[in-house]
Amino acid sequence: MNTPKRYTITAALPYTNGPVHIGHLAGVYVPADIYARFQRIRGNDVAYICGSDEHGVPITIKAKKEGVTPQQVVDKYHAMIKASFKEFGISFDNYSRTSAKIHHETASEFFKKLYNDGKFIEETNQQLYDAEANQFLADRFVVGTCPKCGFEESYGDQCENCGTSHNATDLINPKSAITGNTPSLKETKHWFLPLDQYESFLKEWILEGHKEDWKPNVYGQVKSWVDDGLRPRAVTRDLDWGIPVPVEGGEGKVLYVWFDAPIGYISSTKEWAAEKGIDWEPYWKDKDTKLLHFIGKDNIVFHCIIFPSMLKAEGSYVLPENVPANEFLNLEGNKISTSKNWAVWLHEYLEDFPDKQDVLRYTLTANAPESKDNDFTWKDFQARNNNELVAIFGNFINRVVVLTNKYYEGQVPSPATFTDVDEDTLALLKKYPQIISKSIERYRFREALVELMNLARMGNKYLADEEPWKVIKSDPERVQTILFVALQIASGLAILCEPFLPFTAKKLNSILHYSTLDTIATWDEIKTANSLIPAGHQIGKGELLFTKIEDLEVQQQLDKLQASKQANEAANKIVAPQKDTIEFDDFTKLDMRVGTILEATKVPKTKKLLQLKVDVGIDTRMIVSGIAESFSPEEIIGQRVTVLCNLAPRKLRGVESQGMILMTDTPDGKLAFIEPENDSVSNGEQVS
Ligand code: B3M
Ligand code: ZN
Repeated sequence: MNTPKRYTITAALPYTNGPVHIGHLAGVYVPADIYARFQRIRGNDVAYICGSDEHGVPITIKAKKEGVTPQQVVDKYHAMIKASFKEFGISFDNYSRTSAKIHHETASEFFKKLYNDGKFIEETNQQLYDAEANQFLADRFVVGTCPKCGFEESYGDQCENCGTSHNATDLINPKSAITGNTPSLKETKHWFLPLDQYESFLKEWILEGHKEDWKPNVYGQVKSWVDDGLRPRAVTRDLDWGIPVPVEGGEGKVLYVWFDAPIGYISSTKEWAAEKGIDWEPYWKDKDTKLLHFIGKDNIVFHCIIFPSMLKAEGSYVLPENVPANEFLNLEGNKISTSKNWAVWLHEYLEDFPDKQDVLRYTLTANAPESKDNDFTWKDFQARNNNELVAIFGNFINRVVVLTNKYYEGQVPSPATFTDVDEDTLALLKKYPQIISKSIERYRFREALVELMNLARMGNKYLADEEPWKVIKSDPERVQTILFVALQIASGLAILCEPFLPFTAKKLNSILHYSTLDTIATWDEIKTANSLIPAGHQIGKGELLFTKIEDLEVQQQLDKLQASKQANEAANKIVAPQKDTIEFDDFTKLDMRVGTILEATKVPKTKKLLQLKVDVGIDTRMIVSGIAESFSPEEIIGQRVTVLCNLAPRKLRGVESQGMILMTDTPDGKLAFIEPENDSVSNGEQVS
């Protein structure tokens, strides 16, 4: 075993303005968790750090929308998010929150240190201001056209389309997100971090120093920003929700959320260390510590340029060794959106699949948006579960456990003579820790997972080729060897799957009765151990590791998404503005009556038109109506309707229409009749 290394692994602090969804898990928390678990298993000293990001405009906006205080918003979502992470086995060593006292203190101290060391520029200049809301507009309080890519809904501090970070005054056509007004300019004082002064440091450290080992998407983004030239960035804001600016002249101002949030990693580490009674500083200041930031691609600028410049300015911290940022995960072909409710929320997933945390972890890792945006589909989720976890991994384990119980009452048999195939199989098993490690060390979690499954495939194939269920009749001694070998593979899987599938690992350990073993091989010892599970060891009874997901369950999820899409469209539907005013006399000219459809047929060679015979009380007349895409002729016989009777007759496709049926739209794009609520209203009754 090598000497243990110290790892400080951070995962982006989620904004507490909503629950967490699969995009969060796939992009940040699962890969970081795999990495953290992997380093722990290998005996390294790991601090896996996270917490809730509770400041910033999104939270204020959410509070305004819901008519509650920002504190109520963060309390609600902090609890929810923390619970979701725990339920999915995200093994943070500490999950803190930026409203915690320790964080306010740490961030204030950090700011003061830079202030006292003269690292900020203090500048009074014009900022966007919404007079009606009595509010300076920064960050998400202002929306406008991105000066770089032309996207029309860029925020004040960052464009979600091209990822550029800018100052609010750079936006073209800015509009207040609070009132919709065009903002005016108003003078205010702020403190700026002169990023331009850190250009050469960033060039040397990242562009020259990390060309080879940082992901191309991360390196490329950094390069383009540095090449474009960096400018001073305001690190304070005129807001009332956040950490008060702790220096003279800072009254009524708070730290910019992106100044305080990354410091949250430090305060969360401090909180953890204090609880454990250890020193936090080595985790951030010892040059041998490996600091890693797991984030999504929209956070690259903050973790690769702004935060490192802050750390550099402070002077006593280490810099990240790597920032393995992921791209985005889409859902069923569309961008995941909290506001549009186009998401799979973790807490809702668990309601529907209460024991399938690992299936989601597996699917999200297998489809991780590591080098490009990727798509999550429920069909793929089902296929990954049924064809891979159930059919390969689960099936192999089940066969081994059932046969061991059947032939040997659950005792690992003693092997007789190893054939070449056995030797090769055991030799290959020994190679897997190294193969999987290599991929994880390079942040290639998809590749690592494929290798893990290859080991399960190898086990399956070994059993299928050796056919112990047949050989048992002719050569029972041979079966002892086969099952011994197969049990070694099962044990290897139990150890190697833990970073990816922690719930499965636990189940598998209990099936194999791992806790009663004298020594359990570590990840690295698989390479050299004579056996991972010795002859004579008693294992438990079978228990299915994975169960099939039926079409119906997938369909329910698809229906749920569809319903949420429709509800969202309906909620956001722009209601047509009111038409010009008319006089009462104009209205009384309309002869509208209740009627009943007596007959309906399609107008030949048209898609939309139905020809209807309608009893309108005064007579029975023919009306042509464009409703064929919403109704079949049969289903509307007897339908009560409202008819505009004195509309001048006109010919539609050769058929004369004597009136018009009044209709309205439904959210799913269909038409609906306007009918009297009371059945006893007779035909011919006027609408007034
Ligand atoms: N809360 C942004 C986000 O959720 C932000 C990350 C902070 S990490 C210090 O995308
Ligand atoms: Zn842009």
